[in-house]
Amino acid sequence: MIIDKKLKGLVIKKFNEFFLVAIMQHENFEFKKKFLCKIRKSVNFRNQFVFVGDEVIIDQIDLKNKRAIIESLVKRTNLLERPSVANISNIYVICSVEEPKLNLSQVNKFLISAEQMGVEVSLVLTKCDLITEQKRIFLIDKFQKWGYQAITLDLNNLDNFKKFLDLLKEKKCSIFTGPSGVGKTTLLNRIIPNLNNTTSPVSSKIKRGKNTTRNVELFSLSSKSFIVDSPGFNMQALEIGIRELPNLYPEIYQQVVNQGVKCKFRNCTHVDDDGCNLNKDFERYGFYKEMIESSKSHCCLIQGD
Ligand SMILES: Nc1nc2c(ncn2[C@@H]2O[C@H](COP(=O)(O)OP(=O)(O)O)[C@@H](O)[C@H]2O)c(=O)[nH]1
Ligand SMILES: [Mg+2]
Ligand SMILES: [Zn+2]
Repeated sequence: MIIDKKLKGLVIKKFNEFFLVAIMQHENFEFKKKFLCKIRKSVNFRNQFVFVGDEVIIDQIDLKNKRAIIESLVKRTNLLERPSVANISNIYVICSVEEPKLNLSQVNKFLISAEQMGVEVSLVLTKCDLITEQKRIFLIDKFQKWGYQAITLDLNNLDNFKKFLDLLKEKKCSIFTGPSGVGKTTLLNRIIPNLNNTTSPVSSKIKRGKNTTRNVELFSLSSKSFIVDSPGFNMQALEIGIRELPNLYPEIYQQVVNQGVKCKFRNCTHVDDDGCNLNKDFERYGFYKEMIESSKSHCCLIQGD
């Protein structure tokens, strides 16, 4: 019953020393073919960890009992911490427009730490039922200037939700992140049937402790797409090097990359540098400057959940 063939698979779940691996063929995932695997005890695997989202090569495939051995790990493109997930392709920063109120400085921090992962970053504004159409358009326009095409959602608008879902189905591996109480779990419960994570009104958030760590799992949205079934909690400390910061602001890197803006010095921080040619007339410049200043001295922590 053990086939004489090695296959590439994707780790979709991890529990203790076991991994649930779905077979990948031609970059598509055959989620129906899942194998319970353990890691081969070998020198190659010494000190190596395998995470959900990792691509692996499996061997000793037992079709009848759906068991196999993970033989090796394919090089990963990135690794997110808390929850630990490898090979994320898209981060969705979720923020509500009200309850809790939109906090621009917080939105900025979430966007920047998401950008730091080097993946495609998108902004989703929830609870748009709580604002006027005029305000919604105003916010879309604001974030357009920040370099983001904001996706606006509200619980009552099914059309917008369906459009968002179609978008997610185009992306390889998405994860949500954002502050507490914005509706991340509500959204995940809608996207993933039977997930039934608990949601709670904003007021009870403070009393409630932090989510106890639960094992993350990948949920398949289409044959080439999946989503992490719980939000990224802490997008780690914003410990960003001064050199890296300009690359995390679309308003800056678009000037440099697309418009060919050149400053006198290649490592210009675009603050008070001699011969700086950057157009600083954009809303987030103040946040940028603050981040440059603080990364010179210390790093700041941001809280998600
Ligand atoms: N008015 C309104 N409330 C929402 C919407 N989406 C979620 N909520 C509520 O916001 C609260 C927090 O939602 P939850 O999903 O637990 O947020 P999380 O902390 O980001 O996971 C819940 O009481 C939800 O019912 C929405 O589109 N409109
Ligand atoms: Mg939640
Ligand atoms: Zn400059």
